[in-house]
Amino acid sequence: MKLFGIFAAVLLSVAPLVQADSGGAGADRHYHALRPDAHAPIGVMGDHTHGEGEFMLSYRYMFMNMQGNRSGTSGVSTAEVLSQYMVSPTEMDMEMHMLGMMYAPADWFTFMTMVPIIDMTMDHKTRMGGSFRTSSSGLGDIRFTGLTRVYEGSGQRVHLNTGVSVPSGDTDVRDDTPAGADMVLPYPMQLGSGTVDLLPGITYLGQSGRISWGAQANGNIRTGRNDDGYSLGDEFSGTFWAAYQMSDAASFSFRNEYTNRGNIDGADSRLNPMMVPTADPGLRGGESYRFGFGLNFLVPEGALKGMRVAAEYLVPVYQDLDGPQLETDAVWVFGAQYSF
Ligand SMILES: [Cu+2]
Repeated sequence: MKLFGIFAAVLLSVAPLVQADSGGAGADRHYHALRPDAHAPIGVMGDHTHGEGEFMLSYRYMFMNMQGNRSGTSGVSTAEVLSQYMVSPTEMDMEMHMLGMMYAPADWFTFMTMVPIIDMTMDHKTRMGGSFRTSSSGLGDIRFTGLTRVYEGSGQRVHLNTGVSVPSGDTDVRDDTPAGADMVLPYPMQLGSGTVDLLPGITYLGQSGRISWGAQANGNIRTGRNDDGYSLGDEFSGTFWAAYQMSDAASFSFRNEYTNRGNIDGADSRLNPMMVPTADPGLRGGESYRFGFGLNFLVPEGALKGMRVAAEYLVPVYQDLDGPQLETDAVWVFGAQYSF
């Protein structure tokens, strides 16, 4: 992750330099923004830029279902987890509502902000044979990102994503558990990181005929520790996709996504890692590889020109987790976007 930090710092520092190159290239074979597949599959954030003076409002709904535990690449039964811990998580559902706004003050720069509202539940079994559910909901960490176009030509675009996540999400969420009433919940049930996080990235888009494609690499680098004494692990993800434009209004896509998440540095002293694996800062990391299938729809003309709706389904095909840790079974993303 140190290396990735250096990579991010380089990206941030070259952004204004490379920008000077972006004017004028390939005006005859420009990238067509008004086609359904000009936006990436809806699970990809910060995938596109806008023309000067354009606004976009968006809403995304994400649902993630996690069932059963895994350690490394193999499943671990609830009974096995309970042989080591008093409590085992069995299932977690996460819903996220994401409100987004984009505005481009210039063709080469688009500003983006995303506000997440999160709703989570976690089900558990205890060694004594009981079961219980905890829940948490509220505002997550708000993100501000600048998208700087560094290349446009021959139906291709490249932009740099330079973002920051502010700690607006609560890290002191509490609920009742068998250990007591109103206890601080373990790490995965908290709504924010509690730290200022840097979000560097680079995005590539291409089109030719009815086919389009793209790739994006992203980091999430935590700075310092939060006031509960820890920082979440850094994250890195890389994704690439291809889409086929069926008509002026519809396209479908296939996507691959790799994500790597580190373990937690430090620890929240209010949690007991001997009790339940979700309270162990060393059991949060892992890597996963997902395959996604998506549909994009666009209103190409008329009163609602620029209105988009999209859906994507992602299924993990490989997960290697520092466990026991809940594994992801499926992710759904639905979105609506309107630019004007
Ligand atoms: Cu947009």
